[in-house]
Amino acid sequence: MPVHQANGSVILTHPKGSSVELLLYGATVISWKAGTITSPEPTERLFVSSKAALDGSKPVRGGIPVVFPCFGAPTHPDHSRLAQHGFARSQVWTFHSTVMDSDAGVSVRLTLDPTSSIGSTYDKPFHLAYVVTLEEHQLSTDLHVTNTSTSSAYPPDNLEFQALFHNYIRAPANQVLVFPLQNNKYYDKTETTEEGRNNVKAEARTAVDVREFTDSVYEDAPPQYEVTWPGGGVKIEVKGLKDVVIWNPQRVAGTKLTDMEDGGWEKFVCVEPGYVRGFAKIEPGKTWVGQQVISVIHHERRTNQ
Ligand code: TA6
Repeated sequence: MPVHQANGSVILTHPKGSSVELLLYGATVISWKAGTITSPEPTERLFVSSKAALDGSKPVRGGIPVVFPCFGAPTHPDHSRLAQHGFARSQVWTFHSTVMDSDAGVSVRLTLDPTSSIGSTYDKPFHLAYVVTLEEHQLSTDLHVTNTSTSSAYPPDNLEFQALFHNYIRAPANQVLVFPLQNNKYYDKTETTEEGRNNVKAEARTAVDVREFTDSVYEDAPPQYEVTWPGGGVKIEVKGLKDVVIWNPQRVAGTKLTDMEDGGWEKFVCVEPGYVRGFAKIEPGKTWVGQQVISVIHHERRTNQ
C-alpha cells in the first residue's frame, strides 16, 4: 500500500522499500527510511527523541517540523501573538490528496487553512499546501504559501512570513561535517548578548562541525550542501530557501529540553533550510514555494568488506 492513513499519520511506501511516516499534527515527518546503492537495506535517516510527544500535545522533538510564519521568537508585528517557530508545526493539517503513486515515487499533499485554534493569534489570510515526495533514495518537501487576501487596497495586503524545514538529520553529531559554507556570513545565536547575536560573522572553516553547542544562521547560503560523517551522509538541494540554520544543543543546552532524551544531542545534527533572515512577501493571490530535496549519499563499499 503506497499511501496508508491511520490514527493521524500517513505512511508512504516506495516499491523499492524506502518509506516515510508523517503526522497530520504539524505535517511533521517523523520517519524516513532509505538505503543506498551499496547498502540497499532501508535505514532511519531522521532523529526523533524517545521523549518526543507524538500525541499532538506539543511540537515533535525531531523529524522535520515545519516552521511558519515565523522562525524563532517572533519579530514581525503580524506574528506578535505567536509562539516560537510559529503555528504550522502544532496544527493538525488535512490530508488533501495523493499526488503521485508510481514506481518513480509516492507523493502526498497536506493543507492548512486558518482554524479556530489559530484565529486569535494570527489574523492574516493564508493557505498552506505541503507536498511530501518519497523516491527510492530521496525525500522532498515543498511548502506552498498562498496569500488568500481578496483586498484590492493600496498598499497591497501583503503576506509577510518566514519558513523553514527543521530537519533533525540522524548522524554521529561529533563526526559531522557540513559544507560548503566557507566565507558565508552567519549569525551566532549562542552568543550571550543581543549585540553578539546580531553581529554578522564570516565562516572561516571549509566544513562546519557541531562538536560544540552550535546555533548558527547562515544567510544567503548555497543552493546545495552536504552533511557528511564517516560512512554516511546526505545532500540537501533547495529552491526558494536562501538561508540555512545549523543547530546542535550539545549537553549544555540539550539537558534544558524536557523532551530531549539523555544524550540525544549526540545522535543528530539539525540542518534547516529556510527563509529566516528578513521576511518573504507575497501580494494577494500570489503563492511562494520553498523546496528541499534530501538525498542519501552513496558511499562506495569499502574494498575490505
Ligand atoms: O533552529 C534552531 C533553533 O531556533 C534553536 O535556537 C532552538 O531553539 C531550536 O530551534 C529548537 O527550538 P524548539 O522551539 O523546537 O525547542
